[in-house]
Amino acid sequence: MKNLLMEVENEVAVVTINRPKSLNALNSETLAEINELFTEIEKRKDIRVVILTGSGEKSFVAGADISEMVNASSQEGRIMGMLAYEAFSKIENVPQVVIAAVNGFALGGGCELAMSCDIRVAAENAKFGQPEVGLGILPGFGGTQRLPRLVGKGRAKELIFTTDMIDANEAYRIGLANKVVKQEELLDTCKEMAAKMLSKGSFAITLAKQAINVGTETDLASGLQLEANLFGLAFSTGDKKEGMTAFLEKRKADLTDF
Ligand code: DAK
Repeated sequence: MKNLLMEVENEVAVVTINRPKSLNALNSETLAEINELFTEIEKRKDIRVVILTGSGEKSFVAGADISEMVNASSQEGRIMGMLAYEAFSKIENVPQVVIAAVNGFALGGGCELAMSCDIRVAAENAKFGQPEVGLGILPGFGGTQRLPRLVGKGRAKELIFTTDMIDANEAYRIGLANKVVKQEELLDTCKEMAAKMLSKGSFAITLAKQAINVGTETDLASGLQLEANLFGLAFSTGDKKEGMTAFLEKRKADLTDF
């Protein structure tokens, strides 16, 4: 792939958006590649956690590629929007956990990309923002939907209407970032988090991810019903047998289902 790198080690894939000259801005080609790569990842049993980051030390993703959008027609804009919708939904719904390692600017489409991941770990130099209304457009890669769900309507409206950029600590304070760490510790922190997850039941984590993603978009009764059904499904697994038996035998569980 031209704009993405992937390294897989110990069941953890590090995917890097690699367009450093434009601070990893997302053009149509990169969006299509993200969709393609995550379509492959969702089928791979040797990948249980994905860490998504940007190349260099300055930027995660500085937004959609403005040089591509500047002369785009409404029809081309819609196609780009659909590409991002598909790619970001794919990231949100793969069975693996996806951690965004936010290593600098996460602006516009970059902030929206980070929000489609399950967890965001921010380096101290990270900056989050939705500058779109300053460009005469609105956030269109999920920002008007995912940001209020993460930080609440009032804060999302303030960020989107003012285009204010916030630093990593403020992102942490409002719940946009899960953690803030030194830049040089960013990938290791994400890998440590991944290692904790790898020692747990991966299929159980996938079911929990689905219950949270679907359940938070529906009414409580339907969400609880879904949870009960997925809970029942977990009882059919070898991991449930092994996890509970290991507890009773006072030994470490060896959980392998995925
Ligand atoms: N697109 C293209 N190139 C970009 C870019 C971007 N978003 N951001 C940075 N670059 C390029 C710069 O043009 C520059 O290129 P050269 O001049 O060297 O050729 C290079 O990256 C380095 O950037 P700077 O020289 O500007 O670096 P600074 O440190 O001075 O500033 C900055 C860093 C991140 C503050 C600044 O570059 C900046 O403000 N960038 C733009 C940030 C931004 O506005 N991002 C939001 C883009 S809008 C859609 C739905 C949604 C969207 C699009 C379509 N549809 C439904 C169709 C989403 C839109 C967005 O994300």
